[in-house]
Amino acid sequence: MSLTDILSPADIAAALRECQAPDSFNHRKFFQTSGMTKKTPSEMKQIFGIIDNDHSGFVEEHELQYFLQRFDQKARLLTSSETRAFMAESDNDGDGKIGADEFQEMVIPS
Ligand SMILES: [Ca+2]
Repeated sequence: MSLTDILSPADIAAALRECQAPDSFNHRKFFQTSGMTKKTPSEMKQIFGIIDNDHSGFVEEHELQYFLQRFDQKARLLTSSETRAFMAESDNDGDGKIGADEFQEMVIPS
């Protein structure tokens, strides 16, 4: 299972192009352009499972840094300020990591 099985490769490429420059990553824009906002809850769980690379059940800060590379191995790392901002936005319960529910809520706010 890879993200290109769930999302269109063209949409992924477009989303990555928008944040090529360091510190230009905007998660809302990325979720929109990549097509993630149009996915079902079960597809979102699959996407989360790929971002959670070590399968701990949570996306920790060290994994979040590699967020773009899960979409394309040649993509850049998120900068530390992008990673911190992304984490702060999604970590609703303040435990320093993102759970599947928090991830879903961030991409498709209920
Ligand atoms: Ca993890």
